[in-house]
Amino acid sequence: MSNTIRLTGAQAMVKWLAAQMIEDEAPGSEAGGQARAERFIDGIWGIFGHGNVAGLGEALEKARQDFPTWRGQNEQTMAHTAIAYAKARKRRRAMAVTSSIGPGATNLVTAAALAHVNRLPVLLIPGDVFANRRPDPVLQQVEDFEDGTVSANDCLRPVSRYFDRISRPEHLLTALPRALATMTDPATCGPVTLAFCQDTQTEAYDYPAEFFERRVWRIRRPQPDPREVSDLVALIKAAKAPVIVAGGGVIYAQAEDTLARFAETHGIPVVETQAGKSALAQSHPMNFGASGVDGSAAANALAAEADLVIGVGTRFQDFTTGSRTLFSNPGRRLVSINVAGYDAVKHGALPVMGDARATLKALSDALGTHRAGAFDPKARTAWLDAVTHHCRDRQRAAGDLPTDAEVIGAVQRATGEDAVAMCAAGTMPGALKLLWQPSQGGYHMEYGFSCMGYEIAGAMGVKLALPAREVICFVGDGSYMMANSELATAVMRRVPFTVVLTDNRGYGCINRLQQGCGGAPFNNLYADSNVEQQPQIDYVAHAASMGAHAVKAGNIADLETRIAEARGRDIPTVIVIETTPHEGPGFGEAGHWWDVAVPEVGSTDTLSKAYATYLDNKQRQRLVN
Ligand SMILES: Cc1ncc(C[n+]2csc(CCOP(=O)(O)OP(=O)(O)O)c2C)c(N)n1
Ligand SMILES: [Mg+2]
Repeated sequence: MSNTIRLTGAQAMVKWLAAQMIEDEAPGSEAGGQARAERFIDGIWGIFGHGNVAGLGEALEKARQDFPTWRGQNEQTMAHTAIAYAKARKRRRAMAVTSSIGPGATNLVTAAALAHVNRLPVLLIPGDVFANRRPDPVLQQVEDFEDGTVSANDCLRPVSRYFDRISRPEHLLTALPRALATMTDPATCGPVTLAFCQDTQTEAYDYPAEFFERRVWRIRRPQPDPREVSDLVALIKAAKAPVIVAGGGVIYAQAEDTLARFAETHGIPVVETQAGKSALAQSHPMNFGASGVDGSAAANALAAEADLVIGVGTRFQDFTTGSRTLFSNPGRRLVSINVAGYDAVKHGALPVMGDARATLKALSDALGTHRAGAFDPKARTAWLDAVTHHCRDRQRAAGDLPTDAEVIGAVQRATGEDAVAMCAAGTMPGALKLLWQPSQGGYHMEYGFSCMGYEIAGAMGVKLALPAREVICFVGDGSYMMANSELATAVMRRVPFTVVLTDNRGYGCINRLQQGCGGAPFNNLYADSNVEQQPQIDYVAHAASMGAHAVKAGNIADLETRIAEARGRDIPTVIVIETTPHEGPGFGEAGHWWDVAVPEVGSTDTLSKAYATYLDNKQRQRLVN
C-alpha cells in the first residue's frame, strides 16, 4: 500500500506549492549556464474573509516559516504587486494571491485581466461557495437564477489562462500540476485561478505522499522548425531594409544579448515595443527606440521604409504599429518570431514559432556573415540629441508649470545606470516610451492593460524582485487616486522606491485625447468636471499619513535634488510635482496615428474636422496583413 498523508485540502495545497521549484539559468548565460533550482511561488498575498480564513488561513499560518504570507490592502493591488514581481523576474518566479469569496474575489478580476493581457504568471486562489451547498445562500454568494453552478469566481474564467474549481480535496491532484504547467509554459503563461470551495479547504483527504515530493519545473525553449528558419533566412538575404521589432518576448526569453549580437552581426536595426523597451540599452548603436504611437522619429522612419519586418516576441498591438499605419510599405514582408502560435500569425505574418533566443541563434548560424543593406545611423543620434534637448530644464517663468518631458529629464539626470523606470497609465507611458533612456532592463511598463492603479503596488513588486536597483515609479494624480494604499504596505515591509507623482489636476492625457477627437474638454480635468468646489488635494500629506517620506518639488531642479536624497532610504519616497496638463510628450516629428473612433455626426466644426482627419487616417491602415 502506498504511503499517504492525511491533510485538509488547504494544507495539501500549501504543502504542494512549497515543493514546486524552478530551474533557472544563470543570468545572461547563453548556453544555459549553471542551473539553480529555487521555489517558483515565493509566497502568497492574502486578505482573509469567511471564504478563506478558516481553511487556507489555518494552513498558511502553520506553514508561515517556510511559505510566507503577506497582508495587503486590496485584492486587486496585492495581485498587481505579485504580477509586477513576476514581470521583473522575467516570468521565472511568481507569487500567489488569496481572497475571500464575493467582493474579495471580484476585486481580483481586473488584476487577472492585466496578467492575462500581459501574459504574466500569477496564481489566484479565491475562496468559493460551499461545495456541499448546505448554508446556501452563504454570505456574499452570487445567486444565478438559471445556473446552480455559477459563483462570483466565474467572472475570472475569461481572464484566466487556466481556471478550475476545487470542490473535492482530490481535485488538487490534477489541478495543481495543471496550474504550474500553465504558468511555466512560455506559450501559455498567464494567470491561473483555483477557486477553492470553502468547505473543501477544510476537508481531510489521504493524499499520496509522493504528491508532495520536490519537483523541479523548467521553462522550455522551443526550437524553431528548420523550414521556417530557412524561409526567414531567404527573406533576410533578399531584404534591402529589414528592421527588427523587439517585444516583451525578447526579455522573457532572456534573449537580450543574443538580440544585440544578432543586430550587430547582421546589420539589422532594432525598434522596440512598450514591453520590449530596454531589451537593448538605449545607448546600444542598433537601438532606434520605440516604434508607433509615441515612438521615436528614428524608429518610425525605419518602420515606414522597411521591406522586411521581423517581430520578435511581440503582439503587434496598435501602439506598436500606429494602428496598422506603420510598417505599411507596399512591398514589405512581415515575419513573427513567437513562442505562441496565436501571436505568430497576426497581421498575416510568416510565422516562425519558437523561443526568441533559440530562434535568433538558429537564424544567425544560418545567416553566417550576411549583413543587411545600409541604414542611416545618424537618424538615431539626431533623435537622441533631440530628446536630451526636449527634456532639459527650461527654467520657466513663475507660474508656468513644467511638462512631463522635463520631469523625465530630471529623473534621468538624477539617476544612474541601475535605475528602473516603471509606470502603467496616463501621460507618462507615452512620454517614457519616447523619452526614457534606460540601461538594459531599466524599464518596466505595464502597457498591455495600461491599468490605472498598477503603479504604486507594481513598484513594490519590482523592488521586491530587483532589490539592488533604484526603482522610480511614475504616477499621475489620477492613477494615484485610483489606488495608492499599498504604499502603506511598502512602508510596513520596508520596501523602498521613489514615486514621482505628477499632479496636473486630472486626467491630462484623456483630456488631450478628447480634444484630439474633436470633443470639448469635459469630465477629465477637475476644472471641466461637475463639481461644486475645485479640489485642493494635499498628496504630500496623504502619502505621509501612510508613513512614506513625502515632499513637494517646487521645480525641476528641486526634483533632481529630491530624487538623489531618496536614495538610501528604507521606506518609499513620494515626490509631488505640479505639471501642465496641456502638453503631451511629443515634439513635432515624433508620434504616430492611433485609431480612436470619432463620432460620424455631431454639432461642431471641430468634430467634423476631426472626423475628416479620422477618415483620412483610416485609409492608411493596412488591414489584411
Ligand atoms: C483602471 C483604468 N480606468 C481608466 C483608464 C483610462 N485612462 C487612461 S489614462 C487616464 C487618466 C490618467 O490620469 P493621470 O493618472 O492623472 O495621468 P495624466 O494623464 O493626467 O498625466 C484614464 C482615465 C485606465 N487606463 N485604467
Ligand atoms: Mg493627471
